[in-house]
Amino acid sequence: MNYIKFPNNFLELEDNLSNYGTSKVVILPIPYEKTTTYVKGTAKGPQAIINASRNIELYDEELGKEISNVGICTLNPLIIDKNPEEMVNDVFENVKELLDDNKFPIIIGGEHSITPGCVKAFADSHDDFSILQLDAHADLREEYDGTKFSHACAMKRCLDICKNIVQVGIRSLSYEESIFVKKNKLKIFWAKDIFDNDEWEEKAISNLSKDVYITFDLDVLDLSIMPSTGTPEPGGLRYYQVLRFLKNVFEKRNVVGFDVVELCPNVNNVSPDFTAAKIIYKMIGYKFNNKNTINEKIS
Ligand SMILES: [Mn+2]
Repeated sequence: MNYIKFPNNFLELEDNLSNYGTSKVVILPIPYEKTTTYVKGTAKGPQAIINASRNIELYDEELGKEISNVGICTLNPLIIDKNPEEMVNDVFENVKELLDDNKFPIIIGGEHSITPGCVKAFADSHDDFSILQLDAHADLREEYDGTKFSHACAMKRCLDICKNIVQVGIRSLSYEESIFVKKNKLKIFWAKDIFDNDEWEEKAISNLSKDVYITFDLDVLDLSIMPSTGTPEPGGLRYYQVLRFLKNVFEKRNVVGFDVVELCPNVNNVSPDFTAAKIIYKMIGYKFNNKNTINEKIS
């Protein structure tokens, strides 16, 4: 397996902590961008996240350890120059390979249309799993711009594969999508209902099955801290609010992998790139915090 070596990989890890063979976590960058509708640039998202990650501390002050010791391999970017429908299959095959190798896959986009391919791979090896979507947008359109595989249809395609989806932070959808949501009794935790309390957290988690795949569209965050997305929406979630919820999910469910999509980097403001990189590292920490595989460093 070809992977990015020190010092150009995620977190700038030496080879003993980032080779494919011994790393538990494998990051697959997919800079795919074919169906974005407003601001272009999410193809540069994975590289911006990796660049930012090389400047963040390996020591996690909340968890009290260097989570990177679990081993985090960064694969070479998966470049797919195909229409979205064919792309989904390439994504599926590549993620499937990581699951067959017993890795914990993290997919970095790129646009949200890559998610159905990831979900397909997890469906192949997990009988009963659910999807947790953090997103400003419902992404439940049946078709958009002439394709059923547009970023705007991402979760509709996921629903074709997995019926149990919990949507958090949603604050933008079409009339048709709203009818679909009501008709199918989809489990949505609207941004307007959750922004100022935490009572929703347990309810959201109780709707998830034992195994969970998380798809994290960065536009779920408020645009004051995450302005670098293709279709920003005001009224999003805050940093610690999201972290607290994620920690809760990782503690109560078996998260089997996740994607982080839609970063559209702006060279004049790199802080959102750091936010994205830090959230990814936090999620790795929440996943592997309690495993004996991480040796605490004693100085
Ligand atoms: Mn979105």
